[in-house]
Amino acid sequence: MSGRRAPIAGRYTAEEVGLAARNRGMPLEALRYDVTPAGLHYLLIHFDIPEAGAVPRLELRGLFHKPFAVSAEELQALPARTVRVTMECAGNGRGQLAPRYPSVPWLEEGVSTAEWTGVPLATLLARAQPRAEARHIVFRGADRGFDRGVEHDFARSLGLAEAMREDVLVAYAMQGAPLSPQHGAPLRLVVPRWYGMASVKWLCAIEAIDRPFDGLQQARSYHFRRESGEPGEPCTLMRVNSLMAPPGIPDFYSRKRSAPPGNVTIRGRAWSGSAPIARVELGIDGSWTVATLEPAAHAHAWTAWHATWQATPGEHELSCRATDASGNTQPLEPPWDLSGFGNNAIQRIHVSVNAAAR
Ligand SMILES: Nc1nc2c(c(=O)[nH]1)N[C@H]1C(S)=C(S)[C@@H](COP(=O)(O)O)O[C@H]1N2
Ligand SMILES: [Mo]
Repeated sequence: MSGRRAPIAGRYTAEEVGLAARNRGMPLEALRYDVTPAGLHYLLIHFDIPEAGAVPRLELRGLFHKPFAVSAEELQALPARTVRVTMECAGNGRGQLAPRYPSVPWLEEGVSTAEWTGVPLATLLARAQPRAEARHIVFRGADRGFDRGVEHDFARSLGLAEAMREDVLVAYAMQGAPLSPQHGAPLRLVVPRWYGMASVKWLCAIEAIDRPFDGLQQARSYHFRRESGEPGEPCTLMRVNSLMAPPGIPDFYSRKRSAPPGNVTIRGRAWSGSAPIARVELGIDGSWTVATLEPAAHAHAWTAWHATWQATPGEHELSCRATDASGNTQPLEPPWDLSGFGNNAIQRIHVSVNAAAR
C-alpha cells in the first residue's frame, strides 16, 4: 500500500494544475450573492462524475429492522425541506501553505452557499428502523477510484445521533433545480456546518454499522495532522472563517487590485460551523475596525457584513477577521497542517490606490 504523499516546495505541479482545473472554486466576486448561483458554486470531485443512471435506487441496508430501496422520484413525493447551507472544502486555503500537500491547491475560493431541497435523512432512518446495535451510518457514493494505492468508493460516515439531526438532508435539488451531474445527481447528502467531505454526492447506499467506519476517506483522509504518522483529529465542523469581495479592479494576470481614493464599501461573508458569527473586523494595513453584520436569518449559511474603507493614495493591505459566539477567532497566519486542512487564516488583499484608477 503506498503511503502518504510527501509535502512539496516550489511551483505547482501538472497534477495540481490538473486537479485545480477539474475542481474549480467560486470566483470571489460571487461573494456578493447571498446564495451562490448554481454555476458559480465551487466543485470538488475526487474521481470521475458517475454516468447518469448509475444510481437507480438509494439502498438502506445493514443493521436496520426494515431495509429498503427508494428511487429519487419516490423521494420527491415525501415531505421536503429546503436548507440554506454554506459549504467549504476542508482543504480550502491549502495552496497558501509551504511546503504544501499535493492535492487541490485552493487559495481561498473553495466555499459557496446553496439552497438544498430534499428529504430529512432522519425520515429515511426512522422508516428503516436502526437496530439497537447500530452506531454509525455510512454514506456511499457511486464514484470509485484509487487513493494511496487503495481502490474504494467515495464513502463517509456519521455517528447515529449526528445523522438524526433534522437538518441533514438527502437532497435532490439545488437552487430549486434538479441536482446537476457535478453536484451529485440524482441524490446527495447535505450535512450543514461540516466541511464539505461529509456531504456525499451520487449517494447510492446508506448502511448502518456497529463500529466506526474504516473507509479511507473516513479513517485516513480528512484528519488534522502536524506530522506524518500521527493518528490526527478528524475534520468535522467548519472553522470560523471570512472573506471579502475584492474591491476595485484586477490586473488580469496577478489579480492585484487598483482602486481610486475615497470611501469604498467593503462587503463580505463570515461563517463558522460551531457557533453563530459574533463579530467581523476589517483590517487596513494591520489596524482593525468592527464591521456591521447583517441579520442572519439562516442558521447554516454565512453572515453578510460590510464596512467602509477610506481609501487614501498608496499601497494597502486589506484583511477581514471573524469571531464566532464561542470565541473562536481566525488566526493571522495559516495554522500548520500536513495535508493543508482547516486553513482559516485571515484573507489578505493588496490594493493600489491612485487617482488615475476609476
Ligand atoms: N461521492 C462524492 N461525494 C463528495 C465528493 C466526492 O469526490 N465524491 N467530494 C466531497 C468534498 S471533499 C466536497 S468539498 C464536497 C463538494 O461539493 P460540491 O462539489 O457540490 O461543491 O463534496 C463532497 N462529496
Ligand atoms: Mo473538500
